[in-house]
Amino acid sequence: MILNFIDGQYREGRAGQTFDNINPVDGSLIAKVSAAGREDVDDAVRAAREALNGPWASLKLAQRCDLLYAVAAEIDRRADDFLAAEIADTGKPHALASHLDIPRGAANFRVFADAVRNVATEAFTWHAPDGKPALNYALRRPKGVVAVVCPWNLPLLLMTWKVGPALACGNTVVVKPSEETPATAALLGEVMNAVGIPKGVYNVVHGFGPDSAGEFLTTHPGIDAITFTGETQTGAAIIRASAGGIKPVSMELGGKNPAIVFADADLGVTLAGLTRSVFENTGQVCLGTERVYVQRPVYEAVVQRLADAARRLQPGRPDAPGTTFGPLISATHQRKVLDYYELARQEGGTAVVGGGVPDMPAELRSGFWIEPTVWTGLSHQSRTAREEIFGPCCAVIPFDTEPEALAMANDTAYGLAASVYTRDLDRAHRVSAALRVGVTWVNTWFLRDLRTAFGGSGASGIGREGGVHSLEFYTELSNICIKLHGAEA
Ligand code: NAD
Ligand code: 6OD
Repeated sequence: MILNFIDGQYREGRAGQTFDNINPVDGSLIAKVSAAGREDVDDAVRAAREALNGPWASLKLAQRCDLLYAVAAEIDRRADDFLAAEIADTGKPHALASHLDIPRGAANFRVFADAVRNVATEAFTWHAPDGKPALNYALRRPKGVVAVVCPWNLPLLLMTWKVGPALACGNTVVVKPSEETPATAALLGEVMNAVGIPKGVYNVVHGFGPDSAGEFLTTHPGIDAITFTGETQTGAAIIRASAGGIKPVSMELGGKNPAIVFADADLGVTLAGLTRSVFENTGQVCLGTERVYVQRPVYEAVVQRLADAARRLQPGRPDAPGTTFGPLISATHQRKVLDYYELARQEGGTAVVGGGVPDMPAELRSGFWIEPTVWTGLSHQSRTAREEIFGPCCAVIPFDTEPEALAMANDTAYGLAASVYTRDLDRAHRVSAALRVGVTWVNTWFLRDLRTAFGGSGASGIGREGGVHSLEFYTELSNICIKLHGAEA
């Protein structure tokens, strides 16, 4: 049984309710998960408050940062346990989880421990009207008890992306991992205890969204801020439900991200980038590309080479040699993606590759498999090319001029990420500056320096995290003004 982690202890929910944790590779039951009810969420928030005002507050900054480094080292030491848990929950290939998810789980603690140690706050000296000087300086205080609500696509990576800076800034947290992927959040409790993080600093409550742990947590009067990653509609529901409490919110939401390929691009670099941005993690990455605009002279070449790359992907068990492609997370998500595959047909799209469910060996047929898919013939106005699918698929659409490509790329309510492929440096700057997104990659994709601003525009989010931006969200600035009466003007 996967348990809640409250006040340093693993606990069953008081109501004794459980739900199933399913392996997406073959549909088998991994474990039962203990659901947290309102009383359990109350307990977690109370524990977080007591730790905030007690043992966590009494640590010096350097001691807190040393503890976060110890958390990172312990994640590294137990990388095999985290890998096993993450892979069982998500079905993602071992190679991907071991290169991306688990190392980032550790890095997120180190980077933000470094950030709080090294980033200064503002200070001003000034002369008052009487000629005496005044010194203004800002202190950063923790926001308090932070609710962290996470999705299932990169579970440890995205959870620690918020827990790392929140703890570095002196907050305590109550985490609600996705109901699909509860394991690594629970396992992190063992790490916290092992390295001596005071009890109550890190808490985990399991469950669903509405009328479950997600809603109980985000509407709880005892939390001071909400940081959320997930679908845009869920973000909107959380903002509505929590509005009465006037909580600061950080929202990392959905996207329908474009890639623009100019005729002068290095096609080797372009295809390497597109293959990852369309298909990596079975297309379940918020930054993934689902619209590819290609300048006409290289259109056919890009379509064929992307389709070839899709054909080379090898679905299979996560640890089988050669596996490069996992299943979707759930039967529900598989149904949603397959409905879009059908819609694409109805909207006049041609699947150059894919378009259905692959023929898997008998023992994997109950898993949530999907074919990587590349469409041509879809209009930029089609729903397939406008709505977030969150699957391994893209519409490839030709263009002639730079303004035409930009107009299509920006014609969306979302604004999370974009990629631009060109060898022309002037064009790279010009196009990047004109794209209404939070993150643009040029001749690459998902290359992350964790000191940089990360977040979405429009329906893709509110706020920025990363480096100093995370410190802005996870702390409250307090200005102190000292009049120096004895000093000379
Ligand atoms: P989701 O919105 O369905 O669920 C996210 C979390 O919210 C889960 O833990 C869920 O239980 C909880 N939840 C659901 N309803 C809730 C409610 N009413 N109140 C409180 N909590 C609630 O998202 P998902 O399906 O888990 O993840 C996929 C989505 O996440 C995609 O839209 C993707 O683009 C987005 N995403 C965005 C980013 C980013 O950085 N912008 C990163 C990863 C994923
Ligand atoms: O790399 C990150 O910090 C980050 N937040 C990635 C988000 C990926 C979305 O699926």
